[in-house]
Amino acid sequence: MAKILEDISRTFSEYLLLPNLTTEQCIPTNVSLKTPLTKFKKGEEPKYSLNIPFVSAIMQSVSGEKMAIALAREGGLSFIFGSQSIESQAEMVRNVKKHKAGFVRSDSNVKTGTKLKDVVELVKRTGHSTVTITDDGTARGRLLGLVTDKDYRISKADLDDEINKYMTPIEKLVCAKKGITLSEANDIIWENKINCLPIVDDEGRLAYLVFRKDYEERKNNPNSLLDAEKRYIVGAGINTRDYETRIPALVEAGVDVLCIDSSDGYSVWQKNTIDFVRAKYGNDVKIGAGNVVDAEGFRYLAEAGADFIKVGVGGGSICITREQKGIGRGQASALIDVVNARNEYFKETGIYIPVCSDGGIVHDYHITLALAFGADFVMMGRYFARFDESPTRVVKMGNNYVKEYWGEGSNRAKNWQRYDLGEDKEKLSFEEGVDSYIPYAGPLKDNMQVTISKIKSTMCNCGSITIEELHQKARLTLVSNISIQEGSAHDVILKELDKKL
Ligand code: MZP
Repeated sequence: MAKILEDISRTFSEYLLLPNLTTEQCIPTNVSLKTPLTKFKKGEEPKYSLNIPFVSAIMQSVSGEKMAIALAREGGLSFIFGSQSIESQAEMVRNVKKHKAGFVRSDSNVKTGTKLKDVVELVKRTGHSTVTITDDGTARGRLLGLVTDKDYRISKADLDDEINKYMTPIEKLVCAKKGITLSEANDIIWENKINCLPIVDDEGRLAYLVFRKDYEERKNNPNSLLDAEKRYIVGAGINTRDYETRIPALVEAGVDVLCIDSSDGYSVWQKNTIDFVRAKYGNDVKIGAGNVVDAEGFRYLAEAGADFIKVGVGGGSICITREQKGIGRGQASALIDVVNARNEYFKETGIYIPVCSDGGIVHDYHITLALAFGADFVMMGRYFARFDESPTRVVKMGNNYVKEYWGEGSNRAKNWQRYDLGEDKEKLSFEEGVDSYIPYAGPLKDNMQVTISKIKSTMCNCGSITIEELHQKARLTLVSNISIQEGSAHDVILKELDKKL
């Protein structure tokens, strides 16, 4: 007879943290969010740690090279999506490793003759006030001029004017040649009292922009996740089908950490993939596996040699696996079970395997709950897809801006390998994910700062200044429906609502 678990499958919103004694040391500036990414032996240091417990989801609509750079700059990590050709994924990894901090690819470019109103719209959408004018309107076109929001007064200008009327033409621009160092670029910026220095190649094609403010920021960004050569650390998603060719290409491109991307990680194909890595690279190449939802799945992947293990089936915001197939587990229950198994495994073997909670983070406080339950870091899709740095378009809907966000199990992504059960098929026979919109939220940095402050503040309430301490000290309670209502504003007339009435 089938085994029926006694416990109900529960999720984050059903729990709350209880405060612990907050001592003098428990202030946000003392909180460290550093956390292990790959497994390590008791008393040793992991090969890779994160400076903040965030990784971005292995998804087309989330983790491209721009996201990887922005997130590593803040101390987290992206796994570049694997549902693309081996060549293009390896190219993205190479670009992240090649990226020179401080040299940015311009994301606001127009063709000569573009109307001022279209430039104003572009500036509003990207939040970036510097726009380049190139012969083909792309970031790699021949540079013809530069315009910033200080070059036109919207209230006085005719919005139907061509942008050429306002731009500083190339003849009058201070530019530098590709190949100069960041500190040389910075010297030119100071000597010429400019805010932005375009870097061009020998044919006059735009390569990068260097901004005065970025240089200052880089100096003040000690949290960035860097390798020994000061390049950003980057991950990549792989599947259990083409790993014999994909992994060597990614390793050759300089990837730091791999992660098998699958909706169901409790499978022999994951073990085969890890075996391949160990046979070819020993322990030099780090590889995470998943997703699992219970102690059995964890133990299987731990014994197969995974460097970290991801938890979560069916909880993703774009996921319809539970509806389509009736399989999965509430994210809190899954995490509790897996973390217990991880702790047992650590006691038994002295090997600590970091656990990643993947999917289902709706509110910032869910991240703190995931960490309190014992996760070492979280993987998020929807959270990151909202930002400028995700690879998708910003779309205007009514008076609001939204971004597109689609699941890897949707027909749009066609990531059949993620749902692969070993049969020879090249497409999805049914969808496990949806194609959707989410509210556009602006730059990653600004949003993440708020999230991080909330996490640090809650950790202080829980008397913890490290994630390890939170794992040990956190106390959580189940909540009733009525007490959930009590937790938001109630029995008052909100002023914002009052205005609308
Ligand atoms: P979320 O942060 O949007 O709630 O969830 C992101 C996670 O959902 C991903 O990291 C991945 O594990 C999972 N995912 C991605 N695509 C699908 C799908 O199409 C999915 N069903 O479930």
